Amino acid sequence: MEWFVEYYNGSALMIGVKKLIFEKKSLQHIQIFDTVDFGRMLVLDGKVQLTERDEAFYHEMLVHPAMLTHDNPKKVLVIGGGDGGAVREVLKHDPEEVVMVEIDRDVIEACRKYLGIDGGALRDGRVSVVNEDGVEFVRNCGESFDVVVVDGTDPNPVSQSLISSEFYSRCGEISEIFVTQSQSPFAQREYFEAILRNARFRSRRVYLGFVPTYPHGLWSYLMGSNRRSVVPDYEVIRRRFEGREIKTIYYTPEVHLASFVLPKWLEDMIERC
Ligand code: AG3
Repeated sequence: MEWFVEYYNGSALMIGVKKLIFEKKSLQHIQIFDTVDFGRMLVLDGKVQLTERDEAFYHEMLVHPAMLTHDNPKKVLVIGGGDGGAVREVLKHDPEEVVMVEIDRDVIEACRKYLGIDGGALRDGRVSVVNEDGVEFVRNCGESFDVVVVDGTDPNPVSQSLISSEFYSRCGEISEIFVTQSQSPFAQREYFEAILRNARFRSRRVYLGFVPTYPHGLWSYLMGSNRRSVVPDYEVIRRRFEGREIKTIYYTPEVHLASFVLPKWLEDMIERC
């Protein structure tokens, strides 16, 4: 078998691949593989971004907790997420307007052609796709959003500024509820701590999810707001989830609550930041 290997610091993830379906080196090195056990897989600069088999675990946990923390999210901004998975989940809440700001046009194009996990979401009439740097977009944007979702890559020269304090504080100004993926606190401690230091909100919480094809499977998200509490109230969340008739394969209101309960080592790490 051929193996795709993503190297971490002193460990690695191996995924059996059948075929490289697409490859392009432009802003980022884009690869799409057909794998043995995970369906198609998107890799950017050597890092697994998603596989068909577990992408919903990630996209549901990125989107639904924040969308359900808002009583009526009508206007949503997604930064990154050129594959369309996050927008697909946002649309389950029946918003009026979704803006997706993706810096890399080639990612959108490749995913549309070879993945199709957006389920048509990026062609939905309520969705507009802007090809721009997310940091520039929020810096210059004169409007606000009910929910802002950041679906970025690991910090690298292209996405580094998406974890800066300037970016987060601007997001805090233009959003009611903010959420970002915040890397693996176990396998990528430096990235996680940098995000935590920079993302200051009046109310904020880290929560966890399981994404088998991300570094060591343990993934984190950070939700914040300067206007509301982001601490989940189970009854409220459940009522909204049922009222909106959302269908999921990973997320439930129970999982939502449970994902906010953190192991002691992680609580300690957050405390120290
Ligand atoms: N964005 C977060 C993926 C980070 C994975 N990191 C890694 N493999 N080292 C996912 C984008 C999918 N919409």
